[in-house]
Amino acid sequence: MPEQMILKIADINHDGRPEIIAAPQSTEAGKLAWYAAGKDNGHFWIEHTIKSNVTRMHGLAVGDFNNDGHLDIHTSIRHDHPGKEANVSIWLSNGKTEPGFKEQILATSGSHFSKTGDVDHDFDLDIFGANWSGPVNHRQTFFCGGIKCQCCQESIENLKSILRL
Ligand SMILES: [Ca+2]
Ligand SMILES: [Ca+2]
Ligand SMILES: [Ca+2]
Repeated sequence: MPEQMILKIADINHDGRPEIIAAPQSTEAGKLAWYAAGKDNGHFWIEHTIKSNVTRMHGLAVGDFNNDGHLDIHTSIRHDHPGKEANVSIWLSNGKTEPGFKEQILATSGSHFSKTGDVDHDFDLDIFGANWSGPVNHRQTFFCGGIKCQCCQESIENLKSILRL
């Protein structure tokens, strides 16, 4: 794995013990993966690869984005990824004891350190962020969460009004 990683900790397999979710943050390639602790001190962490050969995942979050009771993963790739994908995605959990995650791409515009929260108070998680340069750097990207994970883009002014800033 590259030196610059972004990490989150959550119990994504519902066994009462926390896992580590990791993604490469810089231009070095690595894996989006989750790591389960061994059963005791004599066992190492067990790696579960979600996707190999990814870079620039500046946004990483864990939450139940489709409200099915299983934790999902959000990733966003920096927009400065020449000629390659800059996906803003939710990886939906299949809810199994050893969960797998299927990517649902919400946008390809990229995002820099996107964040999550229920910003419109409708009891589902939303995602918002912005790029730091390029053609969409002045526009926040705001995605409505929910069962279908439908997305919409709103201007920074609308987002401010929603957040009452
Ligand atoms: Ca666990
Ligand atoms: Ca879920
Ligand atoms: Ca919401």
